[in-house]
Amino acid sequence: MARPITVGAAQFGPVPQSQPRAAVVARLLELMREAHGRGCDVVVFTEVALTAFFPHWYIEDETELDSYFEREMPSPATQPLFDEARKYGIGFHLGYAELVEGPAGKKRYNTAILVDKTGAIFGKYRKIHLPGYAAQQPDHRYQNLEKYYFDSGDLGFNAWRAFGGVMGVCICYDRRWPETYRVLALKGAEMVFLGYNTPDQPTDRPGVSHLANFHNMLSMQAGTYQNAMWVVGVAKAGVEEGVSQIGQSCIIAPSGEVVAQATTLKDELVVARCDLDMARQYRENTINFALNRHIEHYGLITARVGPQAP
Ligand code: CDV
Repeated sequence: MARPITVGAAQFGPVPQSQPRAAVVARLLELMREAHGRGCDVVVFTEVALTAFFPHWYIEDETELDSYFEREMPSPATQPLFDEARKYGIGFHLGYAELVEGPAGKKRYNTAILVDKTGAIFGKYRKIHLPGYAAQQPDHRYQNLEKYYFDSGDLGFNAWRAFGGVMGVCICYDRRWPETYRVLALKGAEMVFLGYNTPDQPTDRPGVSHLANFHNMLSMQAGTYQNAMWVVGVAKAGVEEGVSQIGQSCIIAPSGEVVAQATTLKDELVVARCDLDMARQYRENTINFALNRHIEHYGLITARVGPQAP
């Protein structure tokens, strides 16, 4: 392998509402230690990893809502993750709900950070595509209130030089939008980390439950191949507070091939040794942007549909 990186996709089982941060962090540390033992350069935790996925229910009380958010990172509760990362010389990706208080009031983001092998944060991303709705849906079995609880991310899509390559981040619903991968690829990302909380029975589209796993893999595999990049997708899986979520945490190559995948709906570490040069090889050949994307001929988006044919 020309440019190897060993990655651990740390799938997380359900986090009960009652589980304190310290207990959640202890579970994450367990996965980090296993990742270190299996030779990982970086361990990838999921979206909103520190708590139950609270957008699944309606919270009226602001103090209760705030309790799901982090005001600082690291905090006393999360500091052990940074300490262990430094001790073991392993990087990590962590998703969490972020609360920022400024002159204009509170801003809430669905955030992920990248931490290097010395335990220093070097990258931050705030989720741009927010799924669901902005008001409570009383007739739904569970809620999907990300548009209500979060502001759309204001940091853009970015790529950082790290772990011997160029790393990008997106979060959950972002993975269903082709422009996510394309912008990250155009910025040079060779490997993208993404966490997800994906119910297997969407409340707003009854009758499509059988497609949840298919659409998960379809969007990530298409993203990898069409943009010549690795994707490390990491689930919060299993039944959490009555909501059943898919697993399928996986590592996908720029060829679109799944090189490793979880087999449970619990805490489970999936490891693969990946060659970052594979992204470069695809970008120099079939998926060569500079050679083949004639954007000057794409036509400006001035009208959605052309005139009626005679
Ligand atoms: N957390 C998410 O962004 N979940 C969405 C669901 C709600 C569609 C997803 O894309 O998996």
